[in-house]
Amino acid sequence: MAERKKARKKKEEPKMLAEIAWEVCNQVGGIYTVIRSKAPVMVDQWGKDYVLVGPKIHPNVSSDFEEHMDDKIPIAQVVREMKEMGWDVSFGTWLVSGRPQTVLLNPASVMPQLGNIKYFYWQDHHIDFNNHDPLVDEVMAFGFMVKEFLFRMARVCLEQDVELLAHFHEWMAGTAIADIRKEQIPIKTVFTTHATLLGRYLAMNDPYFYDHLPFLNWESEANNFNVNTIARLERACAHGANILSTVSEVTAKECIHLLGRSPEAIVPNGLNIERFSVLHEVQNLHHKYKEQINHFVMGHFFQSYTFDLNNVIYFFTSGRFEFKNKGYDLTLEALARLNYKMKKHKINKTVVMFFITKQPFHSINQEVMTSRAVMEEIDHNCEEIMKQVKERLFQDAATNSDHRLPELNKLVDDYWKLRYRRTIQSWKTKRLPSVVTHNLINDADDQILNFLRGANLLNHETDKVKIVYHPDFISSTSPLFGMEYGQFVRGCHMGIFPSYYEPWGYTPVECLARGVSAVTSDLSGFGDYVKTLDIGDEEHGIYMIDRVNQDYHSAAEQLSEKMLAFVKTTGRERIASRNLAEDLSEEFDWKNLIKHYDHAYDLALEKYPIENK
Ligand code: G6P
Ligand code: 1S3
Repeated sequence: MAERKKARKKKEEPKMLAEIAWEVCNQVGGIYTVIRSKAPVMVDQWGKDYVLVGPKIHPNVSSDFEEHMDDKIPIAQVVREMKEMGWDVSFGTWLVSGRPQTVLLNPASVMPQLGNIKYFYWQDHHIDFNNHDPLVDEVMAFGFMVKEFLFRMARVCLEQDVELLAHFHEWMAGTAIADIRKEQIPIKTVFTTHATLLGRYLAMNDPYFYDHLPFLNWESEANNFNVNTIARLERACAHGANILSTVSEVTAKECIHLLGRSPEAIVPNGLNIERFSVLHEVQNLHHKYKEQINHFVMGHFFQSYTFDLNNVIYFFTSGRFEFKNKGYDLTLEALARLNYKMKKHKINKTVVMFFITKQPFHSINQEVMTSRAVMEEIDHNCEEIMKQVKERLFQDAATNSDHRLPELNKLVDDYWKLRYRRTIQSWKTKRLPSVVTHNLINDADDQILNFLRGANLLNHETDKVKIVYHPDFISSTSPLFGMEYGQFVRGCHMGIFPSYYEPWGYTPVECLARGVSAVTSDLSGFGDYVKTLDIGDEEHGIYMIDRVNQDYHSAAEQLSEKMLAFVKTTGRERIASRNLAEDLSEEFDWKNLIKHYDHAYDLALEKYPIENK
């Protein structure tokens, strides 16, 4: 079918697609995942008629980009032309799955002309740049280079009677749109906004954001938050493009009120969902990575007190630190209630909740590090003792004639017995296990810590809910976990993401894809979308918090009840839900969702009359 589609596209209406994003070869947030995970499907469908365009700014860009020097294809020729102007431009392959053709433009090349670039933008589009913002400078320089690249590509396409489509993601990639419109360059443009700048600010600051949304005045709000220039740039992208799109119906409403245009297309975000050929692999991996998390938990908690690791449920949340927007406030409130309920109902389980996010810190907490090191020492002692017992027992078996098991204690040297005892004694403490793993730069004002202090949720022995706040993202090199984020997710039981402001939200989908249940909210784009699916239910691992029709306190109560119900599930039920969660995740495979992109492109090429919403 892909082949047919390709043939249709190529033969009947030859066209070429350039997709432009600030996060091509430059990971900042969710758009990177969109572009990167989509690449295999795009390359499959468009072949050599697809090119990604991004900024050449990431310090490690050369590690996952391979430049082609002598390619004869038109893109390479255009790039050569730009290089001859003295600009730092590269054409090559982004070394990720799908291996998409990629053009990287270094904004530094045109920085000396920035004054002119901004002046003409002001003159042509009435956007001024009164406040100095280094990001805006880089974006404007990049946008100028994008326009120059697309202008040349449009010329080549015109010569070859090929239609050129350009798809821009976010205002940071879209500043060329207004110029393309003004100069009537023959390119069909699609702009996708993955949030609105004002929406994000307002949601963070206004507890009744969604109620107030229809009545807000974008311009006065932009002035309030001192983001007038960017708000205008975003509006110029939205209004200048042939087609405006966004990632969910939730954000579409925001576009109407804050950008002043109703999106013609919704392009939901997908992933590459890979399923194992054997069903139980997802269970094995859960077991393997849970063991690793158990190891961390022993190191972190067991020096103060112990609990039964066979009766532990691991919850986690992760993402950028947007306390209210990402629903951390609601999660904390629900955890405090859960702690109370579990104590009251004498539930014989322990919940360990991980907050994996990013906050400025000085270093890893010394006590946490030391405890971890001592755990390793105990582990080493056990290994040595085991080795000694095994060797001596083996010798004994071969030489002893009465065939009875010798007293094992006697098989261990005094040295190891003492070392073992000393290490454990030095490790045990009466201190409470720290709720935060790092020394935060702003410990006193940290919103998570302040909530925990206020609620006295401080890892007391009697608490049923324990907290580990890890203010750094997890990777295989992180000293405390030593595992990839994806492995960590697999080892947990449930991801908690009851966002207040979330245009889409990849985190719950990433959970499902790994067979892990997830909480979402109907205010997030993903949550709103999943409601429309027949299998988007708790049986398939997705737990919905109603934030549209409930106030904060009712939503916190609902979340704590759902957490409690999950805590009460049996191992057998969780095994079943792991496989069902994977089934649900297939709905979010790009193979199913790419049709929304095709539709946006068909609209841009004026294949259908555009319906006014
Ligand atoms: C998988 C693992 C088992 C585990 C079971 C329940 O099948 O392979 O080791 O006992 O899941 O796991 P849970 O962590 O949810 O209790
Ligand atoms: C945005 O990233 P964010 O976390 O700032 O774009 C993502 C990709 O479309 C989306 O998943 C997320 O909800 C948005 O908020």
